[in-house]
Amino acid sequence: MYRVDSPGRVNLIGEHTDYALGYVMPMAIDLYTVLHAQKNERVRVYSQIFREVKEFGLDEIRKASDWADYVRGIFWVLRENGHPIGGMKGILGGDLPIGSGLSSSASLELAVLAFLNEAYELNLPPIEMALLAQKAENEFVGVPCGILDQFAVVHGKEGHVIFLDTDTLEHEYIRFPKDVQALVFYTGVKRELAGSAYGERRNVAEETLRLLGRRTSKEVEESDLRSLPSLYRRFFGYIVRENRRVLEARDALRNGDIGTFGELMTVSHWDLARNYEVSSEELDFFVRKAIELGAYGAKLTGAGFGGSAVAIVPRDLALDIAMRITDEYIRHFNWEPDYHLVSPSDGVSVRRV
Ligand code: GAF
Repeated sequence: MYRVDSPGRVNLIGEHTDYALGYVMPMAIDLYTVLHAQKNERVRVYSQIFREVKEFGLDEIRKASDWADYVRGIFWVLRENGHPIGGMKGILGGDLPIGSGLSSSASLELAVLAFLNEAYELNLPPIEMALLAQKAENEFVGVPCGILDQFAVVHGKEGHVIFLDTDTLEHEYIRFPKDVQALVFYTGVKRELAGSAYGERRNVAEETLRLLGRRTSKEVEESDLRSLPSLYRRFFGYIVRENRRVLEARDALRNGDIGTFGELMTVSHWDLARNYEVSSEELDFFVRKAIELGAYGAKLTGAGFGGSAVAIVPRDLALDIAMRITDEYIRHFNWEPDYHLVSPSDGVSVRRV
């Protein structure tokens, strides 16, 4: 039998830039999807979270619009690409919260893919695994995501943040300071990526690039947007500024300048909220409180529209800040949020047990 530990991720800066082939800075986190599995003729998977079994044969893979689509999608994409695989039986569990903006879907996809890669000796290199999982999500599940989540889940490195150019896929690991703690805060508002708001933004980004005759957002300046309709100007203007901030954030972190790094995160949040319109009252509340209480920086993480936010805080203040925000959040929204103190961790791993 094999055990797969597949992490979630938080993106520290570089939000909604990946589908415009810009820059991102995520890290894999120490909250995991855990899969225990072995080879089998058919596919039979039990989810401890959903408390149900799904079963199908390899020739009967059809979308069913439930959690197992992420499993089906991986079998579908491997067969589409001609990889010789059989089935599996397995149990899914772990402590990564589902549907809260920490990439539980990419984490699940890569848990299954990493198992199949090992058990059926496919020898897929890590980048190929990330690209296949993204393809499964785009073409089978139907979510038009970029490469951010799958890349982070595969390429995470303990103690490091990843700087990634989503165009060339070149990346650099940058040390995350030991005296800084990342605090992830789930607002309790579920978020559906398949919802139209995400797709709309992606369409606007692609249409803008087409109108400008450019391939990536890295080649665009704000002044190039002048002649475009105002919504395009506003949305793409955000992407151009965010790319610039990621480069500045990379330089700051290389120099161990966590103050500047944090400020860039917070500026990113308010640009996401005001100009990209993907924040929510709950996310804004968290960011405001975190900064008031002494965080270096805070922002929504992932797509937004609810989901989770992340703050980076001095380690010795982390618990106090987390507990105080929770109290104030409950008082304000009459709704209990969830928080996690997370650390940058390694990407998906498989071992025999
Ligand atoms: C989601 C998507 F899956 C990513 O590809 C990325 O676009 C992110 O939203 C926003 O930065 O997590």
